[in-house]
Amino acid sequence: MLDEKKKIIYSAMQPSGYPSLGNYLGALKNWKNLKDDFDCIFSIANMHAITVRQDSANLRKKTRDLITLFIAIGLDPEKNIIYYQSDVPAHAELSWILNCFTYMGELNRMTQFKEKSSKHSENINSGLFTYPVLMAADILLYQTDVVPVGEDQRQHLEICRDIAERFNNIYGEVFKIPEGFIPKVGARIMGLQNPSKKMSKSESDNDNNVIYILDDLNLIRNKIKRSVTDSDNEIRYGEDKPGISNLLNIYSAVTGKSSEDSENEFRGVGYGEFKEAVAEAVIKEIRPIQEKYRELSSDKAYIDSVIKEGADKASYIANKTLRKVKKKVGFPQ
Ligand code: AQP
Repeated sequence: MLDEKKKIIYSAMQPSGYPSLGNYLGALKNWKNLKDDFDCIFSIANMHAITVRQDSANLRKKTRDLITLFIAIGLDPEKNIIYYQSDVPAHAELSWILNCFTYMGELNRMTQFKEKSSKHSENINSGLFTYPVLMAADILLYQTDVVPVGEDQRQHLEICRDIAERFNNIYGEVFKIPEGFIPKVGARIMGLQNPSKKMSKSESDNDNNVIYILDDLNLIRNKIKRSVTDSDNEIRYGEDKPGISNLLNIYSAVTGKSSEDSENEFRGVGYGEFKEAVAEAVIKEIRPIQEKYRELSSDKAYIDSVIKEGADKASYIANKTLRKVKKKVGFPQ
């Protein structure tokens, strides 16, 4: 099923909200660029999404909308495996086994757990705590070589490698040890109103802080116009200029220009004109995605077939690894 010579890429996204520009620039855009040269497996991580309380009907809708968006951005269900995590029970099974090879101390250090438990203090569930173990199971089930993610997932990737190495040290070469692939620009897009915190799709406090890929194009322009900057009217990168640095990053990541080229391009330009240029570049990138998304959304039979085929292909590969793991740990064959 997979081409023996090609490296395997695995990545996932939670349907915890509609994807933000951060998700797009940190992950989806790279997935699209990698999709032809690697054997790519992309998952809708709905099992991860329920670590935070979700409305059931809404989660089901967001899950389907996300798989539609995956195809709209250019992922190809003919060449890539695209599937729902909950359709492949091997994720939950391997996750349990790996839980028994993961230390509480390791999980206690996870920044995302600390952030999410302070944000959802009413629901600090054990799924939130063991989230990185499920993520390790996701990646390791597919004998993944490379995991393209944004900067915020670096720590989870490291724990995945540690768990895999620990398991391999006991049982032999069961898992491939995956490498991360974090883009040079776009790996950490910050909020437009609060550029000291990353842009997150599940943010609910301030809609102007987040650009959603499916936002109306005029709304995107307005959000960028309203974004927080500073008063010195100089367009350059700098720790003292988080808002302008973030907009420069967005511009570079969208256009594919280097950070230096973007900085040079806007030397001496006013903030208003700069924001307009950033908005234009973002809209140019997003418009065709939205058009394709609308077209695909009306093709129910096609999306249904992608979901079904993705589940079958993913299960086949995942079960191979799971059988091996079960044998190693001593479960009856
Ligand atoms: N701000 C960001 N900049 C660059 N990349 C980002 N990613 C997330 N935020 C940014 C990358 O998007 C991918 C999918 O992430 P996820 O859905 O698994 O969860 P997340 O990392 O927790 O993303 P969000 O948007 O912040 O989701 P919520 O709000 O539900 O927690 C990953 O590759 C991530 O690095």
